[in-house]
Amino acid sequence: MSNEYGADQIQILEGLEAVRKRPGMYIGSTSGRGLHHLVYEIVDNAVDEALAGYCDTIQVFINKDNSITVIDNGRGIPVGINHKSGLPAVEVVFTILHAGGKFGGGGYKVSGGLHGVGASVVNALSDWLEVEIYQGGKIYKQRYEKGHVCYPLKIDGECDKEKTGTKVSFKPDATIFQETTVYEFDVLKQRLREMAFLTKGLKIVLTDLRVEEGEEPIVREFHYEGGIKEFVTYLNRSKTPLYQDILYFEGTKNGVYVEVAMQHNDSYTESSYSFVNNINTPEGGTHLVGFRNALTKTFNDYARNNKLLKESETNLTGDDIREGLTAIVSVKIEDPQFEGQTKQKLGNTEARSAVDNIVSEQLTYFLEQNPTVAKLICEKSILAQRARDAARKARDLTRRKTALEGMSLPGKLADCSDKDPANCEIYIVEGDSAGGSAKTARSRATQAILPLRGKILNVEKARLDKIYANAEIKAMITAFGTGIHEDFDISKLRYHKIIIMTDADVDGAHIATLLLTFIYRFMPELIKQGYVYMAQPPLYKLEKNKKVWYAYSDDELNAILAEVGRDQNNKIQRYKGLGEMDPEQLWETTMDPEKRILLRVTMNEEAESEIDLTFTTLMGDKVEPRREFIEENAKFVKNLDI
Ligand code: 1YM
Repeated sequence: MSNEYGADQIQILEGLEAVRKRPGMYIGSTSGRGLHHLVYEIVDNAVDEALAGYCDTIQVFINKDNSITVIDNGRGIPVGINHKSGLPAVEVVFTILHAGGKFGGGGYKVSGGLHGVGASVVNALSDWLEVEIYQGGKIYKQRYEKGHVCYPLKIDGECDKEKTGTKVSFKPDATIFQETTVYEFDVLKQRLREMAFLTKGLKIVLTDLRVEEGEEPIVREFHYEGGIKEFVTYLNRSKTPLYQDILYFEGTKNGVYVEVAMQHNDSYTESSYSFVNNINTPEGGTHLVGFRNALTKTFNDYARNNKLLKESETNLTGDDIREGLTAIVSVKIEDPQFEGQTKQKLGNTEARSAVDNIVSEQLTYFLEQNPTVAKLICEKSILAQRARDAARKARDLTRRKTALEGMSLPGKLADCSDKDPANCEIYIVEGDSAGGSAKTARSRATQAILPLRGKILNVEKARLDKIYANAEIKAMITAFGTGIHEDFDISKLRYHKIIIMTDADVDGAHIATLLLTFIYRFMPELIKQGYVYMAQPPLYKLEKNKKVWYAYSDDELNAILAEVGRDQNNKIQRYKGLGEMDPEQLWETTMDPEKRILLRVTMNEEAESEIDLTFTTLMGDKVEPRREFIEENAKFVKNLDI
């Protein structure tokens, strides 16, 4: 360790100590999410270098010990002395809080992680961090431990004169990231893919080195010359496009660089994603408002001028035009202002008019040049308008009914007696017969049962009027109590656990998918706030010498058999469905809060466009040994294709 830095250095270390004391303030949280943020912070600096035009390849490695290495082929972080601090610029970047930003001058920093605090925060929260810079035929190197400089920047060998770039390796500090220090390949993969889409031409390669001895590393490469146009194609990959073109608008106005790509598909849901400086803005903001204004105005003008909409007919609404639309709205702006509760909503007013102007002008031109596409979109919007009118009437009717009759709960619901939602659970059960068993088995005070008959409606493939008319969906909406869409109110939720219980077979998995799709589309907050679970019924029952075991997978059955011995005294029953269990068995294996296994449904909000629903295990104390294979099992439902 060097102690030659004097007063400046003391100041610096205090800065980073602040980060270690309150990591959440700088990276949002110290959960798995924060852990992954560290990678994005470092990658962001490399992406900035790409946006400045000096770098075209970024490599990210997950090393065997869950440390991370990021390499770019940009100019390399400057190694010259920074006059203000008397330190090499690279040391300032890694040891001074809030360094980065508008630093070396020239160009503006456009990407930037959660709070744009960058490399020094990663350094502060790492057990160790090493940076290598390739410049002028030399390799410069410096190492830090928990943010402290280990030695002054040194020259550590030579490299090809032509080679330039930066390599950063770090290992997150396990005393800070107490929940987990294990990186998830899929989480990094999704965000890095998104970054590659948003930066056309940039190649990002992700490599997972945590494989068995002798096995090949897992490598994914993301490189899109078409940028967000290819992003739209990717998002529509499992849908049927309404027309072949991807509409693409681009330009700069009021200092805002605007890029929009869009295409309609034959579904009824909108999938628009907005970004500011490559960061997702799930709550939208001025850029999205500008985009929507432009769409609504331009399509209504076009439809009127071309007599697709009669004078007597009302204007198309934004929702009508955006039915089945997949769109990416990406702006780059020098000084983004974020507002709203989670600071994820863009506030800059110049972004609204920039997006509005650019989209209006270029979309008007496109529609004039492509009358066939224009007509297809207008016709779909007009159909949407009619369906929406019908849906509104149906909904008004139910609203009026509710007002008249009070909130009448669905007849099939066996409600619980406790009225405190925090204590209450509702089991959504596949089939009337399993529903019957569950009603007998349940703990009446806190467990409600709602049986559903057969396959529920696929909300991806139905218009609103049909959805509102569906009995199973109506039953769920009234039972949950929250309402949907603009009426949604989480404080009215009647159960803090919504548990989906389906057979452990392909049909059951399909029904679970349909239910999750409905919840995700109509009440996403329930998933975001962790209220939705999957029950885990067993696959086998083993009886031997009056003792009973339940196995939740083939592997577990084998493990139990290995323990108790394979002989003729074993009585094995394979459950084909929930209906085969008597109420007692159902209670014991799947519903008893002391013993059951529940998987909580979560989503990777970092890469919202992937809608990745995953499941995390929650269970009673007595089932500890089951953890491993249940997590194995959970993988098959990991990437629900919804
Ligand atoms: C693997 C991480 O950090 N690359 C990187 C960072 C910088 C530069 C190039 C860079 C920027 C500028 C000039 C400039 C940074 N430099 C600074 C600072 N990869 C990674 N590649 N020359 C090189 O912005 O003018 C901060 S980041 F402040 F030192 F200039």
